[in-house]
Amino acid sequence: MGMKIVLATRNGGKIAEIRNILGGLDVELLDAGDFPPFPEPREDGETFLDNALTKARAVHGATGMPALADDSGIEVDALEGAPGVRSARYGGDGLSDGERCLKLLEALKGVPVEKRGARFRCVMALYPGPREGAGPLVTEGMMYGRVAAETAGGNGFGYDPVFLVPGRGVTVAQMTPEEKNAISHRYRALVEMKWLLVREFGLEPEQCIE
Ligand code: ITT
Repeated sequence: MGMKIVLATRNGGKIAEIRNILGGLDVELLDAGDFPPFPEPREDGETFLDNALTKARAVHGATGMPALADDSGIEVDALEGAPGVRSARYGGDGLSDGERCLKLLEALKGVPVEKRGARFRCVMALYPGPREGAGPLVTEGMMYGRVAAETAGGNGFGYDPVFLVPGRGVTVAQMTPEEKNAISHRYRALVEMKWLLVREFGLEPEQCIE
């Protein structure tokens, strides 16, 4: 394996998906568990990009290695894009993923199905970039759907049980990991990141890179 990248996230759901989607690329993926404990940075940026760069810089600082961060969340039309960049803290610190899903359903109580549009957004940032002065590598991916009327499914993580996939009649949490990883916001951001890594670091392209 040529290059090593450390994943700048402590979210096990994200780590599993990123490993799965980047599998096949000639890169060794490490995560925080491969290093002595280091403090987590405060994620108080105004944008997904701010937070992704904060996480990638902090993990690069602690490990000395190129770090790939994922900042993501759900943006709900009827809530003017909330919870958005604050998705992980929606409803206050200390709630479980399940409690946050219920909180979102509560906020949309009485909102009809056609007004329940939402999207998942994922911003990926690799820091440092390939060359001095080149800046970090940044990509973004979206998945469009609707907030369901009730929770359903036990796969995935976060808001997956309340996110309906258009045309499929199921929530993301009712899909298999393979099905989610073929269409998700994270998948879309990572496909672009793969192409950037191949171009900027001279990696071998996968045989059938999307
Ligand atoms: P790290 O900062 O360590 O990466 P985190 O879980 O705090 O972990 P974020 O700050 O990016 O990550 O917050 C993301 C929020 O959006 C959090 O509530 C997730 O559950 C949710 N989320 C992100 N991707 C998701 C996905 O694919 N499906 C469902 N919910 C998702």
